[in-house]
Amino acid sequence: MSINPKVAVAMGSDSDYPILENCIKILNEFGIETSVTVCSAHRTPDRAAQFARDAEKNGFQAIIAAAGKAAHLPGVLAAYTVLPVIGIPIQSSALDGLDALLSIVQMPAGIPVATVAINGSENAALLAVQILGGIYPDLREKMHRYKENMQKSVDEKNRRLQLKISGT
Ligand code: RP5
Repeated sequence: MSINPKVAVAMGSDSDYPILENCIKILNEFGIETSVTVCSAHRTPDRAAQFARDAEKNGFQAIIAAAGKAAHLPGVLAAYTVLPVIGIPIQSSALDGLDALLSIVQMPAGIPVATVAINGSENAALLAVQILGGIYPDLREKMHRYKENMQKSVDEKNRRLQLKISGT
């Protein structure tokens, strides 16, 4: 069992990776160890199942899973683990990601998948930080700082906008 915060990031195809780069960057900035894997619910179903079965004993505390089109990966991983699974619908088809969103969010009762916005990989990382914050107080502290900095940044933008509007 790992004593360090550790999140597994899985994606249905390497073509999803560009959307996930920001997610992985944020996890690393918060000091969370990550492993990044391509495994598909359809193209590599056995490996996807094994990945999810092993995740707990491999020391992960959460899984982030991204997929596009008929995006079954997050739900399939959730079926094989008791770790929280956060699903990211990827905008990768003629249906612009709505297909992936509905595939991920409409889970049957008993197998939850926390679903973020289409291509919402940044929020997936932040949600993982907040979930792990229940275990690691330092992550909770870092999340407080993150929100304070975000507020300061918005306050500054508002200050500049007011100056622009008033012409001063
Ligand atoms: C999904 O199909 C993947 O998650 C990806 O978003 C989409 C397209 O995959 P590729 O054909 O680019 O490998 O399973």
